[in-house]
Amino acid sequence: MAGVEQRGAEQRVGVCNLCEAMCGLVLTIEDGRVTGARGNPDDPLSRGHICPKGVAIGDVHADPDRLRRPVRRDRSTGEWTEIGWDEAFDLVAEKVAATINEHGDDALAIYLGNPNVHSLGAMTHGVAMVQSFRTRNKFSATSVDQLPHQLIGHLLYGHQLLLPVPDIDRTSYFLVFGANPMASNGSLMTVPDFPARLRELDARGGRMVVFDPRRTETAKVAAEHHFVRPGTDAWVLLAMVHTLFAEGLTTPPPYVDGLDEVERLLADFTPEAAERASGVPARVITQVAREFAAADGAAAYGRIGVSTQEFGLVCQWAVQLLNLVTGNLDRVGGAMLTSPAIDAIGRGLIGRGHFDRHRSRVRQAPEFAGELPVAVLREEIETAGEGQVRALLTLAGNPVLSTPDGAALDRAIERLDFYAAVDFYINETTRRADVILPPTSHLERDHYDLVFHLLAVRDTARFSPAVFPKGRDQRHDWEIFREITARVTGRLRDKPSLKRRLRRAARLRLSPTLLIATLLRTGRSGVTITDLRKHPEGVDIGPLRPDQLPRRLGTRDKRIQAAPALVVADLDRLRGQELPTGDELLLIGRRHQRDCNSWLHNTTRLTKGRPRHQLLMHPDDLAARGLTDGSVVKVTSRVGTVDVAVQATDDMMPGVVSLPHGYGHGRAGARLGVADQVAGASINDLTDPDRLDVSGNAALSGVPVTVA
Ligand SMILES: Nc1nc2c(c(=O)[nH]1)N[C@H]1C(S)=C(S)[C@@H](COP(=O)(O)OP(=O)(O)OC[C@H]3O[C@@H](n4cnc5c(=O)[nH]c(N)nc54)[C@H](O)[C@@H]3O)O[C@H]1N2
Ligand SMILES: Nc1nc2c(c(=O)[nH]1)N[C@H]1C(S)=C(S)[C@@H](COP(=O)(O)OP(=O)(O)OC[C@H]3O[C@@H](n4cnc5c(=O)[nH]c(N)nc54)[C@H](O)[C@@H]3O)O[C@H]1N2
Ligand code: SF4
Ligand SMILES: [Mo]
Repeated sequence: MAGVEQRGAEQRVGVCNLCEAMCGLVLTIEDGRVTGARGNPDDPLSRGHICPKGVAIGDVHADPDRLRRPVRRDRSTGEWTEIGWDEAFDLVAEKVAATINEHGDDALAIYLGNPNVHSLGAMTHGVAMVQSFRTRNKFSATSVDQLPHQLIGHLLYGHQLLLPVPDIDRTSYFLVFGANPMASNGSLMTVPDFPARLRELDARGGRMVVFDPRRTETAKVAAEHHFVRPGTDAWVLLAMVHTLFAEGLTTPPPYVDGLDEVERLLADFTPEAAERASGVPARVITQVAREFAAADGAAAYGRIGVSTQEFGLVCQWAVQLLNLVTGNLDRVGGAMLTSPAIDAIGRGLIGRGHFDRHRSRVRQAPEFAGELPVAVLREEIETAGEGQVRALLTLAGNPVLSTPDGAALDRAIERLDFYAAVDFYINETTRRADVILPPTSHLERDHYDLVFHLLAVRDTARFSPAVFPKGRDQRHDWEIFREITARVTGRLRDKPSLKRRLRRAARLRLSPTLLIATLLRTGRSGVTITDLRKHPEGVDIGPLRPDQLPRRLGTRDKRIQAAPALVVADLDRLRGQELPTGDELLLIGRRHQRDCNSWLHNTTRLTKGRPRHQLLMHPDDLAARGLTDGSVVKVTSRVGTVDVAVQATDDMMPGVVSLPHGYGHGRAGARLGVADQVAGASINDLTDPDRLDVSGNAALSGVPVTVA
């Protein structure tokens, strides 16, 4: 279908990589613009699915506000001027190298934002650039997102990305905690076309059961939905595992150790105790556990709502235990491993991960896989002493809107000696940069998904060549990363050894597309880049394959240790969990199908219609405070206050309020073209950097607030 002319307009097969669903698209191109986008029915994974963001993918490419060339900010006047690439690279290299030469490696901090995982060039060359810096102050969106998943993958299965995926196309019982795939299109479960897959689940007599403090879009189409008090899921999940043991419903595989210990540890996590903590009736917990064990293929899944909370690691442990002790791990219809054409895990492209090899300087927070929790970034900038952060590099990120107490982080960033960003927008964070280097847009670069094929509900492979040629005088992200690495290294006083420099140069020399071709050729899948070029709609490898364990475990003895010490130690903290009292409400987040984290709020197509950033609140909670629907209220937490309109809805569990993240565009200086009516308030002006899970993940959910 690629390149077929139709009445002057050209049809091109493309891909949307705005979210993890990675839908295949058919784009209509006229005069260098996208004038139409629809889902590609021939794509073996997305099967024609598209959401409103995919329809709007051309808007970013066409946006006059999108940066095409580097810009430099004058600190005294605040004015931006376009500069040449050579000047921009030299400026970054000089300042970064000077910072390291003068103050040491740790004086440079790096934040990698979410869109990096959606860019091939960022995964190949961006990661290599970051590794070339020896700073301990490496941060990413991981620690406001899926760190508990990666840590539990590392602890149980011996690899941070060996994460079982629900076999949604064949399961008969899909148990969901804290995820809203009807809005998010799935996460750590690449599941384009979720609505159709759910209808198929229903049609074969299966059930989806959802636990969420809000009656979400997903809850509304589930067979059952139960409210759960934010931050207390660990009790519910553990009580389910407790029930399985108590009622003799466990059928674990032979390669698991430590289940006796687990049974003993969970003796006091009874359904009754869970009811007291969570508000979920004990009989519901028992019933769900029994149905889960009885189902012919069941998969438990927990996402953002149970990761970004105070007991994220325990929650993710319990989710894995449910699958494991019922024999649903690595089984058709259960939670399964993928077999992608490029096995980034098996081939060692992504390391196993490690925990607590070093700690942050100020708060002593543990690293994971070489990264520190982003919640500590502000104090590392503000606290004087050796190792203080003085320069910052953000790559596709907006931590002022995306990380806890963003307002305080914003003030800290303003004080840095130097800040450079790789981004194509002046957003609420990059507005503080000294220089911004904008990469090509999504439609101007080749794409192969190194990450999300690893997490997809079906094994497929797809290479999507760039739809548009690279714009005049533009750079791909990987070219930017390669250039920065080379120019910084050349200016360092303590240069890495010649051997290391040569190895790095070799790694950065090849384009991402050539790397993909090589990885395919040398892999075992039999799929080549030529096949993929011939079939831009994608090549089907097949449904997920069972019985891959224990072979694929990354643990030394090829066994699973079910009771990792770190989790066991955290159970006592859970036993002492404080529950909200009196006037307090618990704040949670939400996602809307038309939102994309902190950006895309400047496209009219995605923002027209009624505002959707209000604080959602139960009518009884409004009445109890004498507030009326639609009024502007003050929401206050330990760290801040925001003013926002409130909307009454009995979709909220009483005692819980919800704000979406990624809003709060009212801050001066960002060049986003965001209309006032979508500006909204930032939930992360309320979230608290002191609330962390034991993994280091920020507890963004369940924040105590008052509303007046
Ligand atoms: N309270 C609360 N906070 C949250 C969350 C929550 O649920 N609640 N969710 C968290 C999660 S899961 C995540 S992943 C983070 C996301 O937050 P961030 O990591 O900050 O990422 P984004 O907001 O997606 O994107 C930031 C920037 O990337 C730029 N960008 C887009 N594509 C590209 C590209 O290809 N290359 C480059 N160089 N730049 C690009 C955009 O212009 C945008 O300015 O937010 C987290 N914050
Ligand atoms: N449209 C859209 N899609 C996206 C994104 C986006 O911004 N917009 N972001 C992408 C990214 S980066 C990610 S990581 C994924 C996330 O994918 P999901 O995890 O599916 O994201 P959410 O829609 O935030 O769903 C989290 C759910 O957890 C619930 N929740 C909050 N606190 C608790 C709690 O304590 N317990 C329980 N049980 N539930 C709780 C919330 O009510 C919410 O329904 O989405 C991706 N897809
Ligand atoms: S669900 Fe929407 S945003 Fe996500 S990949 Fe598909 S079209 Fe793009
Ligand atoms: Mo995320």
